[in-house]
Amino acid sequence: SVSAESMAPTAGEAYKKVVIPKSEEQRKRIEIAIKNNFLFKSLDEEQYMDVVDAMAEKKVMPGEEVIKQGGVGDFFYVAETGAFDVFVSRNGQPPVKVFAYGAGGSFGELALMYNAPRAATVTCTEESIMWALDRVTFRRILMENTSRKRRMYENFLEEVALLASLEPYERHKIADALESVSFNDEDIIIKQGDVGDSFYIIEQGECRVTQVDENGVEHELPGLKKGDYFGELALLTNNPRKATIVAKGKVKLATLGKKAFVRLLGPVVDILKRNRMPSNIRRSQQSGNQQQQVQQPE
Ligand code: 1OR
Repeated sequence: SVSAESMAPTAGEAYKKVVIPKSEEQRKRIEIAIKNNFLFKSLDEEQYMDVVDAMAEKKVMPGEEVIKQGGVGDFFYVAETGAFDVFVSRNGQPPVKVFAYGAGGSFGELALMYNAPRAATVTCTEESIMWALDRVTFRRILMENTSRKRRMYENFLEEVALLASLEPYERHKIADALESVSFNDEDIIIKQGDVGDSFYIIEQGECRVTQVDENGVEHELPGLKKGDYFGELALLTNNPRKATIVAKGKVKLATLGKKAFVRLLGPVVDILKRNRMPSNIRRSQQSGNQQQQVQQPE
């Protein structure tokens, strides 16, 4: 259920900044541990300093339970090194492993964001150095941005057919990583032959798709609309873009870079591959059908 506490701190509310003294070396290690973490991406300098100041170093050993399902949320954690398993027990059933984190992973945000009991048990599997951020600092600095993005993309991602098989929590993680980009009429979003490093989902508007064949003849392919995605093939195969995608009027896209794509869309890669068999294979499977069958062009 949704938080009873207000999502943002009350204006002028007094709080005491948490400052845990640290060496330069520790600060450097924190910097590396959070460098690729989306939750920390849009902090300004002061927010970044406050977060680093408030973090507490913690060493954990294999077998140790860092978070216990049903417990009270006190800290948010970033793993600098080590590994963790996540277990969920539903309806009194024995716990089932649902996820694993390695170095750079972060967890424990849900209970802090929603004032809810811990949703899962997180157990250390390899000796780890962790950084713990207290609840107040997490809520004051990291939460607003995170919850805004999750709210913003929640309904939209639920309607994207490709992502329907994911757990709600997996869609949250995708929301954390997505960024919105806008294009104007006739802007080229991806160009056939280019090297691709982003994946896109259409948030608003429509796109035109064209493809130049071996003879240099340009073909117009079926267009793309809200909820459709493109740009994944180059990320799955490392091949150049297979088509050109152009904005038809104003278009807003949610985009994911290559690293996040591979990490977060791992569970749907099989669906992506099935939808996007190379057209020559598709054509030979549909014997007698001479029509081009590219449905979701790269
Ligand atoms: P928390 O504060 O509830 C447990 O404490 C943490 O485990 C949780 O925040 C998340 O950061 C992390 N469902 C719920 N929490 C998860 C899950 C998860 N995976 C990691 N955490 N999954 C859904 C299981 C039905 C797994 C999705 C891949």
